[in-house]
Amino acid sequence: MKKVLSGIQPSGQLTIGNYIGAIQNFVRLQETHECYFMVVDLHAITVPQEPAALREQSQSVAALYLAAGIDPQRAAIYMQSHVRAHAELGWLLTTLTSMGELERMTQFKDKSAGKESVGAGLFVYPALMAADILVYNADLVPVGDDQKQHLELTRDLANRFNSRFGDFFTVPEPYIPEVGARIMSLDDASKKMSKSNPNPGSLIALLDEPDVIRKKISRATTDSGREIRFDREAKPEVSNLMGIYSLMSGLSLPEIEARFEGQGYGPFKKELAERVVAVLEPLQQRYREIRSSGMLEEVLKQGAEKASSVADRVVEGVKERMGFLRG
Ligand code: AQP
Repeated sequence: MKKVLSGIQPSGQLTIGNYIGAIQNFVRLQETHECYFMVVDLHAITVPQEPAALREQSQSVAALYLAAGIDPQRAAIYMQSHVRAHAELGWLLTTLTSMGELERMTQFKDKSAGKESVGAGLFVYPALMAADILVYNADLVPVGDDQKQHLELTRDLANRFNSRFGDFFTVPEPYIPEVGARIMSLDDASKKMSKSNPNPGSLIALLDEPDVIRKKISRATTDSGREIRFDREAKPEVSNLMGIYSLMSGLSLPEIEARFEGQGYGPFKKELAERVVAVLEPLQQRYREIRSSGMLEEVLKQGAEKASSVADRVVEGVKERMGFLRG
């Protein structure tokens, strides 16, 4: 069975973008692959996190994995920081990474732009991401467009290690999901919907109350026209909302256009809100049950044990090849 590795940062409340672009694919992949799904807390601290919020968001992401249908009997669900091999291999790989490679990373450029002080962790983070993947010798990594460059670096590092120290790492392939549309911000369709966006009106959180969802959708930016038509160039905001409608309802874009022909944005937004609520309400119900059941701790413990048993052996192999003494 091929191995798949992925994770989400507990850097805010998860959005419907994270759900559609990541979690729904995780649920599908567990049927056919050996899966490792982490909550990447070590990545989240590359930008400042308030400790109490980090603790709460970490539990929230793990509980949402379960609520969305990831089965801990099939896939390992765990905190990245509970598997020490990630940080250890991260350091070892950092020493094989050049400054020039890291300087070329567009995500670093984006995330550091305009900031007075940028943590070194944000800069070296792609080496830790490479470690996350290589520490399981993962075959496939589900990645969005924005992560492709980091995966390319991971492949380079695997090849570099293999040619310097002998064949060892699997060189991972990107997994481009069949469904995985990019959901854009509700207030600015040129930016992706992001959980760390400080404007709550820009995103729909998976745990937003139904009335909050209705309000946010009714206030979502549109254009001055009234036609429900999919055209990313000419009508980016309406096209984004149509994409969400389609993914939440299973209706195709032409079906949505036909359904709302001549109706204007009001009725469309109202129905969209109800579609989103209908998908999120049962998820939220399961989430609340999971949080109050106290099962999370045990799931995370078992997940970390399963992951560590694979990852520790890989790190031992790496250290041996690099010339470290056995401890
Ligand atoms: N808007 C989106 N549309 C589709 N997929 C998305 N993902 C994120 N936003 C969208 C996917 O969700 C996963 C989460 O990855 P992450 O938490 O490591 O960080 P991210 O991609 O940077 O996500 P956010 O929500 O934008 O977080 P912040 O604001 O903290 O940077 C990935 O699989 C991503 O493709």
